[in-house]
Amino acid sequence: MTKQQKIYVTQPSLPDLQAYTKLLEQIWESKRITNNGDFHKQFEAELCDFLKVNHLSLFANGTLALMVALKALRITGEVITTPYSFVATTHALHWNGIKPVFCDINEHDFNINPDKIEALITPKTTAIMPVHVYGNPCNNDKIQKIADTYGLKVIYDAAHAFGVEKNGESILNWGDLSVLSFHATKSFNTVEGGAIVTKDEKLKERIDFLKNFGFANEVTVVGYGINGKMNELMAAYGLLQLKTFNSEVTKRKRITDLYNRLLKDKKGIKLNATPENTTSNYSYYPVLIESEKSGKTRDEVYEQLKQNNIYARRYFYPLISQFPAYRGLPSAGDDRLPVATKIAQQVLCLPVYAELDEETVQKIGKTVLL
Ligand code: T4K
Repeated sequence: MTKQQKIYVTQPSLPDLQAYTKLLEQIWESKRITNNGDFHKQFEAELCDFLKVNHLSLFANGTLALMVALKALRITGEVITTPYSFVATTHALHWNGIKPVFCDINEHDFNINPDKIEALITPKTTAIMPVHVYGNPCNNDKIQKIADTYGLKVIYDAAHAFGVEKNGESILNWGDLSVLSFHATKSFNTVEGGAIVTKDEKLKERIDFLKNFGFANEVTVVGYGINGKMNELMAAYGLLQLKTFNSEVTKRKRITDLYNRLLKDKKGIKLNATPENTTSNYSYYPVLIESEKSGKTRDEVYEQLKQNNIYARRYFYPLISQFPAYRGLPSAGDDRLPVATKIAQQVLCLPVYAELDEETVQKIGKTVLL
């Protein structure tokens, strides 16, 4: 790494250009560039096999997929969700006219705390929308039990959880629906892109109508649809990405292991422990800076890295509940979300991507510890 080179929190891996050019030539030849073409169909089928899920609908991005997931299940009223996520999680509720109700999170995995959900349920509650933050699986057993008791739907924002398995099974099969993001910053990317995973064939059909303006056929519109379709160029790109995903994960694991070795047991630095019996896609490397022990605040470490051309990110600070659009909600007060408020002040996501070399990781580790 040269002294001037900027290191960002992530960098996308792209498919082999020659291989992609060949697929593009086929697209140019066929003139089929969007609306459920051959590459789209093939990509959906291959993703289902790869992810061990029954049905999957591709989308232009994860945010549209979240919006359609809520619409497909006819969610209304209030939805219990986490403030510790990317703002798209809550925006998807707002775009459906749903009131978000924020629930605090766990210290150990940054996910919604299931023990605090029940107290937030009102007659208007129709669903729970948890997020598998950094790919750490939520406590589905507890969440599903509450949902079953109160007759609520569960929509998982699984934007970070591509390929994640627990006890050998895909966590994408949990709940009523799971939503993926294939954004450039994710470990599996199609430039922009996303998907909804479902076990129910009829529900997939409805989702497919809704992402195509609601059209069930040429003359029938069955609901308030939107244009959420993924195009053929991205589907072809995604097919190539699938071939290299396992090696992408291996490379990211190597970097994660190296960080763990460098930062383990350092005063005031808390690492994200990999949950038991769970696989990871190593999309993020979050650390918590505990200023009372380390003698430095998270923001001081963030600035110190920046001065060395290392652009770590504070995912997820501020909390969604702290943004002006949401901070007026009764559930949004920091006093009601003490764990999320604390973690958002401490978290720093360090750079992790396949092409990050060992020397740079060493430098980042040393700079964190300065
Ligand atoms: N739910 C959750 C839990 C999510 O995390 C997200 C998205 C969504 C839903 C919504 O899914 P999508 O609609 O996005 O599919 C990024 C991403 O834009 C966003 O997808 C992601 N979560 C979020 C956590 O992070 P930014 O604003 O931080 O990205 P940006 O552009 O600052 O990129 C970060 C760094 O990555 C850059 O400094 C450089 C590098 N980079 C980025 C891009 C886009 C590259 O090297 N090449 C690139 O093309 O939001």
